[in-house]
Amino acid sequence: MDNSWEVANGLDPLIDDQHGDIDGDGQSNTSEFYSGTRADDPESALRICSMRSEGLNSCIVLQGGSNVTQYVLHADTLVNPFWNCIYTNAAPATELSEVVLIDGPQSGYYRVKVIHVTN
Ligand SMILES: [Ca+2]
Ligand SMILES: [Ca+2]
Repeated sequence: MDNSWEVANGLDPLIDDQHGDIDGDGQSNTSEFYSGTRADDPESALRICSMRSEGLNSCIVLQGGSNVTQYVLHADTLVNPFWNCIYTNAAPATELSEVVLIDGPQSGYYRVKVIHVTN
């Protein structure tokens, strides 16, 4: 993790706390760094906040940091899953994004992947 990011997020650069979770949101400090979320704010995390169906469309509200490209992945099964990218939210992403998948999958499993963008 970048030292200036650690200081800005309430971490001590002299302590190896990469596996720690100072805000208790379930994401490690390293995960928060790469997700572009705040390590000292439990309301700032990479997650799918809600999902709903609207006819043939699926709406997903996801939260993440702004300095990342977000990818919504879908798989039909968790047994040997093939994760298909069904949406890309290019950096700079908004912290809260609503994704509408036109005629999107009506069942299965979703997850969000991010790629950290360096300045
Ligand atoms: Ca955390
Ligand atoms: Ca957090």
